[in-house]
Amino acid sequence: MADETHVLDAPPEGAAADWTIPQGWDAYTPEEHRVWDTLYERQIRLLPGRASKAYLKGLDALRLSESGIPNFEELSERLMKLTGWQVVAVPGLVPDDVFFDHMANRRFVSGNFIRRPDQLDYLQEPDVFHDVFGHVPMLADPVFADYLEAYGRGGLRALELGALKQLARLYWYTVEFGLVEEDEGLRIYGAGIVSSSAESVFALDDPSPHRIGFDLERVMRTEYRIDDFQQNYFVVPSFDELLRVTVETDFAPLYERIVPLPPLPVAALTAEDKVLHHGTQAYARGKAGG
Ligand code: HBI
Ligand code: FE
Repeated sequence: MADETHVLDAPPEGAAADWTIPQGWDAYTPEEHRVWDTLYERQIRLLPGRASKAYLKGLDALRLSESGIPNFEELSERLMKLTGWQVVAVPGLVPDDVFFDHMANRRFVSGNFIRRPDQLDYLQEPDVFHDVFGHVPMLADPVFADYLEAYGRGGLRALELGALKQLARLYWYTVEFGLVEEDEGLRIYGAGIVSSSAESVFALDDPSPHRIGFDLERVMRTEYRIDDFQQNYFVVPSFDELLRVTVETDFAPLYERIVPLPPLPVAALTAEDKVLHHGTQAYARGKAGG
């Protein structure tokens, strides 16, 4: 997800008009591959029993257990066969219209750089571990793959209707930090959680954050923080339901109604909320357990 300060305003040297660049897989150093392996091994110990079935199935189907930073060409070949998506390399955050256009055409943009060994726990910009390990396995799920394409098309429309902030919140509370209900309990599908060892625990186990039943309008009105654990998570009953709501909603009147309304602050609760867990809000910046 972007925080706009880093978005360049023109394709950098060597990038195509659509901002894609060669991944440069051969140029990765053994140390960079080792960073991927370190992050992968840490997450794969945590995720069974925490990540959604769809995520774990995608991780397996795309053979992301193989060592080292994946080669986007090989990864895209497998992914195309499953859901028609491919992974393309970009130099970093790209302008919203470029981002949405790729998504509307089933191209997932991924940074090709990887964080340094001293940045294992957090970095602002989405690197290849966040983008590929975090986002790509869900693209192997046909229903979620349809949702993300619909999101991309919706993004282009939201730009025209001046409702980008509302749409970015939908992305944030589903694609980045979404939870889903499964028979055994709540599970993670959001890339921002699944690629973070601390938040993979916090999001499900910590008593602090609210866990609220997903409601499209509610989510589109809710602010979010980009630099710390979430204080509220939204839970979809299924990806079918998430797709159905997104495809069936006429966004123009929805935007007309909610764009003029004040946003709902992080951690607020409303009378209409289906509160699955009323958080203690005990977590303060940097004090999370684990
Ligand atoms: N660019 N590479 C990249 N990755 C993102 O996640 C991204 C982006 N540009 C815009 C963006 N995200 C968000 O601002 C949109 O979802 C609104
Ligand atoms: Fe992301």
